[in-house]
Formats: sequence, structure tokens, C-alpha cells
Amino acid sequence: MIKYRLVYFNAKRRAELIRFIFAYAGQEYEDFRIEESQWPIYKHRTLFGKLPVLEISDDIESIQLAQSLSIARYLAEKFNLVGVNEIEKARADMISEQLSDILEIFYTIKNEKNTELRAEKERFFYKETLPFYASMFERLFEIQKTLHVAGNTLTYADLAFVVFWDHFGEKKKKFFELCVVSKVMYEHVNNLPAIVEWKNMRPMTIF
Ligand SMILES: N[C@@H](CCC(=O)N[C@@H](CS)C(=O)NCC(=O)O)C(=O)O
Repeated sequence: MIKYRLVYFNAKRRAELIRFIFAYAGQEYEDFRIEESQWPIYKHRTLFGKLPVLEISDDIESIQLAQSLSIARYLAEKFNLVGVNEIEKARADMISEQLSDILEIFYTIKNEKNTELRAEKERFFYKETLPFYASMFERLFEIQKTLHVAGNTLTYADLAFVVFWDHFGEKKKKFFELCVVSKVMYEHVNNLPAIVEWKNMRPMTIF
């Protein structure tokens, strides 16, 4: 029997999409969260010195996968969450990567040590960066006229969309006043029983 062990810090960030996929698929896995203090020792046991990694083992061997989006795609493929045709698949990848690019900007700001500079960059992010991308996504969904972000079937990109917006807490409400299609898409996935259940049972972390 295949066993999965997801290794990450006690945070949502780059592991939460993977956890959403496991939750949606109803697949058992070990959600292993390491303490920051353990990281220097653990780092050298990972493929590229970064987390998350997914350890996949059966009776014969154990392998490790790195890169959060690659792990997400591997699992999405396994649990039929990649889309039903080439265009849906490409769109699911495109959207997930675009969301990840925006989050990269957000994480860089959050990691800024200088508090004044961080506050300034955060203001810019919420005033310029996020509105720009939010309106781009909204325009794309208006043109697509599909039920889900990548087409007419639910893909891992729909889960990524919810994980993305959850980074911004209550601030997302202001965006959803203008981005009404995005709001519907977000709420549809956010209200799925498996996602509601996961959100209720997961450890409390800031992001
Ligand atoms: N592109 C990689 C980025 C991985 C990454 O930067 N992980 C951070 C945590 S979110 C990390 O391992 N930081 C610790 C370190 O660099 O030592 C992915 O998506 O998995």
C-alpha cells in the first residue's frame, strides 16, 4: 500500500494546496510539521534543501518529491483533478503558476526584516499588485464563462484559487465586491464538505 508523508513547517503557505488535494480526494497521509529549530538538520535530508517535500513509500521503496506545484500536479493527476482535456489541463497549470507567482511576491514582502519597509511594500501590494491581478483573473473568468477556473470540471487550480485568496484573510472581501465571478468560484470550492471539514480540523496558523 502506498503511504504519503508531507513534510513542511507548521504553516499553510506552500503546503496548503497539497493538503487541500489530499482532503478533497479523501486520501490518508501524514501531515508532518517540523519545528523551525529542527530545520537545519532536516534541510540536508531534502532533495533541494527546501520544503515542502512529499515522501511516497510502498513495501519496496521510498521516494521524495520536491517543489510544491510539482507535488500538487502529481497528486492532482492521481486523483483526477487535472482537467478532462488538453486546454483544461493547460489552463489549470497556467492559473496555478500565476497564483504562485503572485504569492511569491507576497512571501518576499512578508519576509522583509525592516518593519517600515515591509509595511510600505504591503500597502503597495494591496493597493496596486493584488487589484491588478484580481481584475485580470476576473476578466479571464468573464470571457471563459465556465463553472470552474480552468473549465467545466473542478481541477487543482480551483483548490489553488481558494488557498490563494485565504492568504489575504478579511481583505479578500473588498476584492470580491468587484470580482463577483471570482467570488462565486471561490465560494463554490470553499463550501465543499471536504474543504469545510479540513478547514475545521487543521491546526491554527497565521498563514
Ligand atoms: N519553489 C519552491 C519553494 C520552496 C521554498 O522556498 N520553501 C521554503 C518554505 S515556504 C523553505 O524551504 N525555506 C527554508 C529554507 O530555504 O531554508 C516550492 O514551491 O516548493
